[in-house]
Amino acid sequence: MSLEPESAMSRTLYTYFRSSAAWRVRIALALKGLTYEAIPIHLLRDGGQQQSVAYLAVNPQGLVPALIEDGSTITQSLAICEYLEERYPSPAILPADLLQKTKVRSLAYVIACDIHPINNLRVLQYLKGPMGQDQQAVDDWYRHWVALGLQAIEAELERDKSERFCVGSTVSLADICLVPQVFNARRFKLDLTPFPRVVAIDAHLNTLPAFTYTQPAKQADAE
Ligand SMILES: N[C@@H](CCC(=O)N[C@@H](CS)C(=O)NCC(=O)O)C(=O)O
Repeated sequence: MSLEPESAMSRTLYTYFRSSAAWRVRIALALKGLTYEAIPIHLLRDGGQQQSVAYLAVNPQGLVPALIEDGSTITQSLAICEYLEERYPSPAILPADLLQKTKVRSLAYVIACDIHPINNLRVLQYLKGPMGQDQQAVDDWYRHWVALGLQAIEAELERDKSERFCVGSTVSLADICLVPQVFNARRFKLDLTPFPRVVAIDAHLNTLPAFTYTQPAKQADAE
């Protein structure tokens, strides 16, 4: 374990204000009180700066976020969050209890593994470009997969009667994934009426500084 004080470490986050995956990491960093230098990667400008030679050297996947801490590069938002959790355990974003922790991961994965990847910018661009779909079809695609995922999450939240947090009584990785996804659902005008627990938990989380300060509109690269 490093004995170096946190303030002496260097930490850089490659981010894009609208990226929900980058927002997850911004929330985790904020919750843990960790400062960083933000380097914006504009996903649309210059044909997508994530495809620049310079950025591909950081993340060969050409996706944000990427975190560099003390010279080590970490990609994939959930891997970054888990890294932060292990290195800076307090406050925890994963419960100590094994089943609760697994539940948090299950909900987080519904969003990060099942909803988000098929609604990512490059997927939507592929639908519109090579697949020849119009904007209406692309938006319908987006809303369809988000609704399906939120339906499952709502059922899980209903089963546990969750009201303020997805799991238990503190912020977890599941909440960190939920808020950016709900934000994007609203951006794409998905009707959230069928998901009252999702809406209630999102509303509560959006009163907490770690969620509000990290919103897309509050980022230096926001347009
Ligand atoms: N599974 C990755 C997904 C990262 C990802 O898809 N990021 C999006 C922004 S939310 C991106 O960089 N998209 C660029 C593109 O599609 O070209 C993670 O969780 O970090």
